[in-house]
Amino acid sequence: MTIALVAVAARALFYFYSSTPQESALSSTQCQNPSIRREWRTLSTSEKLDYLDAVVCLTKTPSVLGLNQTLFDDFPFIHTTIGKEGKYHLESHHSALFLAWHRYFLHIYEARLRDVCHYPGSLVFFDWQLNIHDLPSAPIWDPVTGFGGDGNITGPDTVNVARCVTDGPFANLPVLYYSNELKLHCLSRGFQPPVDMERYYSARVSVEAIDKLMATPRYEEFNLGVEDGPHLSMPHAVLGDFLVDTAPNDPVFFLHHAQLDRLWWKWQKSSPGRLREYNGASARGSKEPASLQDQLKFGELAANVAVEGVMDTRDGLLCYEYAY
Ligand SMILES: [Cu+2]
Repeated sequence: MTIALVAVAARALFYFYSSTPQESALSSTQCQNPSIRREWRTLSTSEKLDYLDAVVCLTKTPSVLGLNQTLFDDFPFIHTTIGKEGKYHLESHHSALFLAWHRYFLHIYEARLRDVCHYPGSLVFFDWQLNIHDLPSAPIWDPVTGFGGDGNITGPDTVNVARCVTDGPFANLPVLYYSNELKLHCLSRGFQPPVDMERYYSARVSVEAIDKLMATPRYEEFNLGVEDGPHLSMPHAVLGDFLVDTAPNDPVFFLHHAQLDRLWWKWQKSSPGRLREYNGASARGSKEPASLQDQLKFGELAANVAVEGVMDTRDGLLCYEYAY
């Protein structure tokens, strides 16, 4: 009798614990159908328009930070305040955190597109290697099925030798921040002339440069190599808002960073053990070694998460893959 009772109680306990929310959230069986992030040009016209409409919707949705701005503005604001010496002090760049922090930042953005703006798809990436020598003719700049192109060549300079974008769904979009300043201006781009495109963009995304990066054996060097290499390519080619710490003002930022995240995803898959490999400095200028328990901080945009939760795109807090 007693034994039977103990057995029943043990079984009840087993069912209780095996269905606690923490446990199920960490279980890989929760990600049976990962969403697939595709390259921009493989989307159909209506899929492209869905994405663009959802981003436009962010520009019309109030801030979740309690600030007098839009949800669209919240992203450059958090990126620059976390990324620089501000309220949250140097969290997102120049340390082991770089790839991990941006991975979750993209996830928050994708979640907002879906939850707030009813976007039915996944985040999208721009594969620079399909336009190594002709970035200005890439389909992402299309005035109808893209994000608009270069700043108006005949218009006045706005920020950083760039001019207002005057075509596409973000034409003359008012953006609030520029680097560390509150500075209302129009979304601006200033494509480099071809000779400088080669130097600042093509060299950083060339087949040789990316192959070399992908062959880097340790996370620490890979992460810093991504940050100092291809990460700088588009900002230095497009200029304007993309060049400074408020780069998420340019919606193309998220396609660029998805491509950087994709490189990490590919690197992780290329050798066993890399899914848990995380090393380097725990934060910018810190002597502490990085740990999977380090926290990723997003201010009031989202709750902090441990690095561990973003290591595997098919486990923990995430459930996606890249199409290739
Ligand atoms: Cu960044």
